[in-house]
Amino acid sequence: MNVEKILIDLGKKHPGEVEYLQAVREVLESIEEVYNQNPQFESASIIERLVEPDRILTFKVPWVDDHGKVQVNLGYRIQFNNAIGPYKGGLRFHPSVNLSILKFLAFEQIFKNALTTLPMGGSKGGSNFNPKGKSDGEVMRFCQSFMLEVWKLIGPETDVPAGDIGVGGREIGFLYGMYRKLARENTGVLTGKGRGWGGSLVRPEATGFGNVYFANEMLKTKGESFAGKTVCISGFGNVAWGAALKATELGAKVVTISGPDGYVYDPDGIKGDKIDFMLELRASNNDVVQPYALEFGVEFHPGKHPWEVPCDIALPCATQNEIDKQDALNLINNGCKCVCEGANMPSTPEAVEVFQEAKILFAPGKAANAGGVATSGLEMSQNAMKLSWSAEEVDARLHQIMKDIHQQCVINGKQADGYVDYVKGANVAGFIKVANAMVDQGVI
Ligand code: NDP
Ligand code: 2IT
Repeated sequence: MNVEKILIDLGKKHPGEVEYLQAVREVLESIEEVYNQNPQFESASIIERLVEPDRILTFKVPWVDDHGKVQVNLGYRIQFNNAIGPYKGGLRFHPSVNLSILKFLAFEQIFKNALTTLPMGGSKGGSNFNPKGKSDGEVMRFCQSFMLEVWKLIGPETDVPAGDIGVGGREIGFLYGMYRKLARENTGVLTGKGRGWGGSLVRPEATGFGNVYFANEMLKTKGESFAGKTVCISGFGNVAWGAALKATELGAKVVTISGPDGYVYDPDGIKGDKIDFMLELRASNNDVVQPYALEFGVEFHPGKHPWEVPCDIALPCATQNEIDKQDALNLINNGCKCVCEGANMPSTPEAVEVFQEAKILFAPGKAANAGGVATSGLEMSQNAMKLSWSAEEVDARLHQIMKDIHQQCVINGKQADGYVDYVKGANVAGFIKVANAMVDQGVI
C-alpha cells in the first residue's frame, strides 16, 4: 500500500475536506503493516472500497421559525460501511457541520463500532442547524422536516441514528415521533430514546462513563487509578457530564470544564450539585460555560482552552482538533500522564505525536468514547427483544465492553519496548474485523 499516493488521489477527488483526509491518513498509516501482510486485502481492493462512503444523502431542511419566517438548512446522512451490521452513528446539529466533518465522523465510526464487539456498521449525519437560542417549537419543526427526508433511508435493520453534538434527548424525541408517524411502526430506529418509550438506562451517561472506564484500564497498566488524581475536562455537554460524574465517583478531582467562550477553573472540584448544574447549563440553550463561574464564584478564563491547567489526567470531551501542539506540550510540561479522548479526534496529529513521543498514556476517541455507541447497541438489543435491562446490567455490560476494547488495543498496539500505541491498536483491531468481513462477502 502506498499511503501517500492514496491520500493524494483522495485529496484530488475531495479537495478541501481537511478533517476527512486527516482521519483517513491516521487509519492508513496505522494499518499499512498489517495490510501488506495480508495479500487478500489488496486483491479485494479493500482500501479503495473502504475510504469512500457507500452513499451520501444531502438534502435541504425547510422549517418555519417562531416569527413565521421560512428558514432553510442543509441536512446529510452518510452511510459509510455496513459490512458487519446495520449502519449506526449519531446526528450532529451545529453551525460548523459540513461534508468533511461528517465524513470524518462516519469513517471513524466504522472502526469504533467494530471495536465494540457488537454488529454495527458506520454512519453519521446532521445539519448546520444551530439549536442554540431556538425555542422547543422551532427545534421540533426543524427535526420533523429533517426526518421527512431521512426516514426513507433508515430503519432498525438498515441504519440507526443517535445523538451527537447538539442532539440530545429532546431532539431524539422529536425525530422519533416523526419517524413513527411516517413509518407506522414503533421500532428501535433511533437510540438515545426516552426511558418510557424504548430507551436504555445508562445511555445518557454511557459515553462519559465508558471514557473513564477506558482511562482506568490504561492507568491500571501502570499500577495507577483515578483516586486522588486531578482531572481536566473540556466541553460541558453530554460526554463531559458523564465523564465528570464517573471520575468524581472514582475519587478524582475534576477542576475544569469549557465551552466555546473559554474555560472554568474550579480548584475545589466539580462535584455533586455542580455536576447537576452542567445539565442545566446544557439545557439552557446558550453557548457559554461562564454562568458556572458566576454561580459558584470561581475563575473563568475567556477564549482559552483548559490545557494550560496542571493535571494528571486530561479528558477532552468537546470537539475535533481542540488540542494543538502547544496545548499538548503544556499538558506534558505540567505533568499530565494520561490523555483519554471523549470527543471524536480532539487532538491534532501534531498533538498526538507529542503525547506518543513523551510515552504517556494516550487513547484515541474511536476506542475511548466507544461506550456511547456500544450502549446504543445494547439499546438495539433490548428493543429487538422487547424488554429492558436494569441500570446495573447495562452498566456491567458497558464496563466489560470497555475492558475488551482496551485489551484489543493492547494486543494490537504493544511496541517492542512495551509502550502501547493505542492509536495503532484501535485502528488495526477495527480494520481487521471490517476488512475480513468485506473479503468474506465479496465485491458488492
Ligand atoms: P453536546 O452537544 O452535549 O456538547 C458538546 C460540547 O462541546 C458543548 O460543550 C459544546 O459547546 C462544545 N463545543 C461544540 N463545538 C465547539 C467548538 N467549536 N469549540 C468549543 N466547544 C465546542 O455534545 P456531546 O457531549 O454529545 O459531544 C461531545 C463530543 O463527544 C463530540 O466530539 C462528539 O462527537 C463526541 N461523542 C459523543 C457521543 C455521544 O454519545 N453523545 C459518543 C461519542 C463521542 P456548545 O454546545 O456551547 O457549542
Ligand atoms: O460518536 C459517536 O459514537 C456518537 N455520537 C454515538 C453514536 C451512536 O450511535 O450512539
